[in-house]
Amino acid sequence: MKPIVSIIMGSTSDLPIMEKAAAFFDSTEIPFEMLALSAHRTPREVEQFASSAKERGIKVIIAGAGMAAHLGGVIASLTTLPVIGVPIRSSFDGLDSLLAIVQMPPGIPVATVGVNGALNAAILAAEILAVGDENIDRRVAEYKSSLTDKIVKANEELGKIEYKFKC
Ligand code: RP5
Repeated sequence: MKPIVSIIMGSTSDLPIMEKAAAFFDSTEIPFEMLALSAHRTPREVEQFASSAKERGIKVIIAGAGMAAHLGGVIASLTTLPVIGVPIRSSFDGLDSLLAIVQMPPGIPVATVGVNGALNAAILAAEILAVGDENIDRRVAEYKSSLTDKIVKANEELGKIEYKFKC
C-alpha cells in the first residue's frame, strides 16, 4: 500500500487529536502515513518532507500543530499539494494556533479547520481525493449518509421524551 495522504503533527502530544483523522482514513480505506515533524524543532526535515511529498505520491497533506503553529504554512510554502491545517488546543484555548494557521499571507493558502478539528480535516482531504476517485467519493457519500441516520435516530429518541407541556 502506498500512502496518498500525509498526517503530520508537531509533536506526539497532538496524537490524541490527530488520531481522529487516522481512524477516518481507516474506515474509508484511504492509505495514509503519519509523521511527527516540527517547523521549529526539525525545520530541515520539514523541508525534506514537503519538497518530496508530491513525487512520493502524496496528494493531500494534513498538518496539526499547536501554539505558534507554523507547520502547515511552512509545508504549504514548499509544495503545490493542498495543505489542511488543524489548530491544536495547547494554549489560549487554541486561538493562538488557529490564527497562526488561518492567517496566511496571500499566495500560500492553508485550508484551516476548527480547533482540534482533525476529523473534519480528514473528511475534507477525502473530498479532495474524491474529485478524481469514484470509490473514495462513494465512501465519503456513505459516511455523510450515516450522519443523516444519526440525526434521524436522535429525533426518534427526542420524540420519546415526555414533558408536561411538550406537544
Ligand atoms: C507544537 O507545540 C506541537 O504541535 C504541540 O501542539 C505543542 C506542544 O508540543 P510538545 O511540547 O508537547 O512536544 O509544536
